[in-house]
Amino acid sequence: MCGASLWVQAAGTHTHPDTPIGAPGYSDKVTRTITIDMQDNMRFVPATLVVKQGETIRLLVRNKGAMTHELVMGNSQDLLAHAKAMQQAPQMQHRDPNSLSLAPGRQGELLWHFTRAMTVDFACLQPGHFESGMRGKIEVAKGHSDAHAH
Ligand SMILES: [Cu+2]
Repeated sequence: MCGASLWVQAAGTHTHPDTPIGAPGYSDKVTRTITIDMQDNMRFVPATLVVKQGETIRLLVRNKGAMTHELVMGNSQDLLAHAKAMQQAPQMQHRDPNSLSLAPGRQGELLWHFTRAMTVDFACLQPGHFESGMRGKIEVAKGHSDAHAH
């Protein structure tokens, strides 16, 4: 676990976790799968995704390189602070629902419910990777929000 957690306590009777960038998704709510490759040239391919507010996306993340990479979603300030913290603690593991760390050749998936119209940033926080440009963004276009009354 790391200190820069996104999780905020839900107010009132609301029990599912919500964060400034959305919420963990449920597999039966997935609307689309998007594949993202991670490469040793410090790039995500594609580096820009466009989704609609309310969509639950299965991000299929594939590490095509020979080194460990990870994908951490957040806002840009959090990711920057977090990248700096990683310089101090390079072995820090990320196991939150908004992040995935993959050994070379592995793949995994993140299910995420994009509840807010905004730009969600993502980055690889392995030491030096963020600084080398290993980042991307998810543009969440305003759409019909789902049944939840927030
Ligand atoms: Cu990386």
